[in-house]
Amino acid sequence: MDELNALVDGAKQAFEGAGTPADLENAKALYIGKSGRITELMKGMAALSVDEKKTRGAAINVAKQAIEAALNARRQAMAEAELQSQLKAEALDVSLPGRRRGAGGLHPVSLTLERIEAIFGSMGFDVAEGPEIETDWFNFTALNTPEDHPARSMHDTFYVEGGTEAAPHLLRTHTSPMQIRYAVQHVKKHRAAIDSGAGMPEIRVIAPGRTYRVDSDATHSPMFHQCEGLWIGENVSFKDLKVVFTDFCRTFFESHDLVLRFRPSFFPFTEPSAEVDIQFQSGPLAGRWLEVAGSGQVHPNVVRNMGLDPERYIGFAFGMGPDRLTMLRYGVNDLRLFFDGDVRFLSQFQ
Ligand code: 2NM
Repeated sequence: MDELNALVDGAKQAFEGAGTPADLENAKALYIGKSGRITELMKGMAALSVDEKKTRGAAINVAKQAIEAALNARRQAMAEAELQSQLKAEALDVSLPGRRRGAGGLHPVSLTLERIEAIFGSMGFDVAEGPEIETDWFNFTALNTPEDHPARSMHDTFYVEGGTEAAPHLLRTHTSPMQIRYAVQHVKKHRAAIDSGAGMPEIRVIAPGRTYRVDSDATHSPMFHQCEGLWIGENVSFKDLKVVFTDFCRTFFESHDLVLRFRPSFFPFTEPSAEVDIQFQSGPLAGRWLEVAGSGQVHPNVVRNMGLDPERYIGFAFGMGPDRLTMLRYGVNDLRLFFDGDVRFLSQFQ
């Protein structure tokens, strides 16, 4: 009996010691296989008496069953361990955020341009876009800028190849050349009505877009944005400019008690001319005068260059910087952030 107990204990130890299912099956063969220890013990009973065979056979069977039970227990434990390690290896962290496609969005200055277009659109202004490479006629001469004006120097304006000495090509320094182009087209279209005395529909247009000047520091970028506006009719006055621009600023900044100040100034293309300052009555910028635009009554020479009689047609124009408007609206303190393309900055506007 001790021999059988030792055999069972040996089998249990061998099964425990088996590291893999294959090891376990090999160990099984040693004990209960066709030529295993139990089979050998059965064969060894041949010489025993019938009574002895009964007792011995029963004892061997008990041992065999104990070995089979141990084997099955070990098989189950192995399968369970295998399942657990597989679950661990293939575990999913369902609390991880999903991997979604980056949505992207509009640049803050584009958001401002869309806003400007929507507000002036609601006041009946068309939006005109056109070339960034201009002739000096549209950029300077048509706008009443004298031949010797410093803005025409190479220190201030980027000249590009393609023009002639008499008509050089340059990167537009403002979007007013587009106002001239738009007005000339408009006048051409309504020439007959103008000449017959019936008159033309008013010119109401804004020209947003990229402009270029030789200038680069914390508050100036060689490429920057401008949006100019123009309203020409038979009876358009400085009062209309004040109304339109006040309405625009209050809508743009969502601040109904915003105050405007028109400060006398000079531009070649307007006479009289004024800088437009705004003052918030509340919020972080309250109480300070902030310059936001230039403006004025369109100079008679400019009206003439549009193909109109300045004795009959009159109006106002203004020019503002969408980059600066964006800085004021969102509290951005460095212009260069707009042009660095850093997603950590840009994504804050989505
Ligand atoms: C400004 C200031 C004042 C302006 C003038 C014209 C045009 F085409 F009518 F002559 N467009 N924009 C203008 C007037 C621009 O920017 C500071």
